[in-house]
Amino acid sequence: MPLTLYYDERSPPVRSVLMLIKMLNITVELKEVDLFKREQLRPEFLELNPAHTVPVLVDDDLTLTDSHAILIHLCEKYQGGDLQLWPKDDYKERMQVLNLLLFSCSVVFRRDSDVMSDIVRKTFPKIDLEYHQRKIHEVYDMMERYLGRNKYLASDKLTIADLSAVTTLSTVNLIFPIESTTEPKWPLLASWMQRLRQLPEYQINEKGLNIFHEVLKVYGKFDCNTSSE
Ligand SMILES: N[C@@H](CCC(=O)N[C@@H](CS)C(=O)NCC(=O)O)C(=O)O
Repeated sequence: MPLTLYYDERSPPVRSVLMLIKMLNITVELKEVDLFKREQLRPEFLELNPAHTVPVLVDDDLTLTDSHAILIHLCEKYQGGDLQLWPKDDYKERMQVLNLLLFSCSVVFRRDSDVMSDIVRKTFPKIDLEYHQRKIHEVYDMMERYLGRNKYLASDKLTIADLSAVTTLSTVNLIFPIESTTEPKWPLLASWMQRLRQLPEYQINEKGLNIFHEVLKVYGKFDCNTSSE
């Protein structure tokens, strides 16, 4: 039975899963769910995922409706050899990765989602930019602290916590730039982003991000020249 992924590449959690699929070199059948056409609300998709979000992975008789669960499942089942994206053999390291995956989900993605849905709903000129900037800059501060401990978010090795966070971070970076031309405020975060950008799989993120950027311009009346820096 082939794996099936329901996706919209404009979504950061989807892009994290697509990056991992490429890293693990597994074959997945892709089925597009266009969020801007509200296809996630179709009865057959609601049957699959009552929370009407993408990504959704169907692997035989297992259906997973959250990107973090999907990332873990794909590693549990398909990560082989030297890869340590999900440290299967070390309980403590695994829990550290899980901890940062949940941080990515409950803090980073939540705040990204708050600002992005506000922009799409109200348009960029009408959002409370100061409020959202404060909430996102707090996230940058938190990540800078985590990165003061290790080279990557959960440890000194690249893990699925990094794949989960980088797609969301690169999305909010469109509005609230991490790298500045003046004194860098988050140097560790900026160099972490740079390291992630060097991965061949990062191109997958870049592609979806560019499409999402166009959406922000059209639906959200977002012009880069009006971003916070
Ligand atoms: N925690 C979920 C969040 C997924 C999520 O919120 N996806 C958004 C796109 S970024 C979505 O599908 N929204 C459509 C909707 O809520 O109707 C995950 O990581 O998979």
